[in-house]
Amino acid sequence: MNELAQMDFEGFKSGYVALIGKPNVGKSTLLNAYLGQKIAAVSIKPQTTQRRQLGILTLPNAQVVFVDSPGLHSGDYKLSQFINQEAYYALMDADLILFMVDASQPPDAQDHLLVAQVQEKSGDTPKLLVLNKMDLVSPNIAGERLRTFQALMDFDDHIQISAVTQAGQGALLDRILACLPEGPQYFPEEQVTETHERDIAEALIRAAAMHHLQEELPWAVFVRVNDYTLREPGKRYVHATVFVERDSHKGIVIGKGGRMIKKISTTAREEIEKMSGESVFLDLQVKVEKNWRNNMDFLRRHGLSYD
Ligand SMILES: Nc1nc2c(ncn2[C@@H]2O[C@H](COP(=O)(O)OP(=O)(O)OP(=O)(O)O)[C@@H](O)[C@H]2O)c(=O)[nH]1
Ligand SMILES: [Mg+2]
Repeated sequence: MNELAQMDFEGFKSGYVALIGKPNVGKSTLLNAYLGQKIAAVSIKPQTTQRRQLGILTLPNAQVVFVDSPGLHSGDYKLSQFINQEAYYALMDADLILFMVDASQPPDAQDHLLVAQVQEKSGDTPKLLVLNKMDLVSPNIAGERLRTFQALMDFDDHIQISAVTQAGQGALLDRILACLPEGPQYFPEEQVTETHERDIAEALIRAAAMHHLQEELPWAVFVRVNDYTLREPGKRYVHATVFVERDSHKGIVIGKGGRMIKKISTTAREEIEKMSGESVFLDLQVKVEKNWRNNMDFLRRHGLSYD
């Protein structure tokens, strides 16, 4: 027995709950919904989340530490290795795994691949099947959908929710609490995440660019915040570089007469203002970094590699 197991927590429960699933199933949306604030970037396009992020929910008798992870996917880029590694770490540290799927689509090859990876890495950690986006599923196919997803793996339980309408969220929290072991309060109760505000801003700018850009471009964008300074109370100055992979991309991101970068900037500024509660002056600069997704030097420099 380890030291923690011998201690008496007087019924207080705590643990790490990994949000695992394909890109775009709604993991970050669910995290934000539980915390009642937007700490994780969300977008309509897959592969929005690039790094693990904690979302800490402290209740009177429990602390649930959600671990949002990038959607596991197959990709040829060196960047994909890092992204998948982030999801694996989330899996391996977990006390409970929420295997999240988009119930509005039947399982596909990517789901099968993901199941194999989860089975390989997660050992006997309890796994809950979370069917999200139930608001998009007509009642006459809901049962069939549930059966096909259940058949993917030996889950301990399942639940149907909508992270957008928040239906089923209370019931899911009850299941989570039932699965967690007794343990200490790991974080102070006012702390909702470990991620710095400046890094959240970075993810929000990237999500804004992903939102507005078309075709392959959303995934060729990387954002770095260079300056995140409070110039006077309630007024923040943010300077960020938007990296793209080719000269031709730079023109598209800036747009005719600067229209595209203006759109991205407006969306991003509004999101950062909501997150920080400050008024924000956002300065974006676009820079070409040739094939950065395969450039190990670039990836290392920006913390996107474990090598
Ligand atoms: N209709 C509906 N849309 C949802 C629901 N949950 C999430 N979405 C939408 O699905 C899209 C993807 O959501 P994200 O939360 O970014 O998905 P993710 O799983 O974090 O994606 P990655 O970070 O790319 O792995 C967004 O447009 C969300 O608004 C839901 O319950 N119903
Ligand atoms: Mg995400």
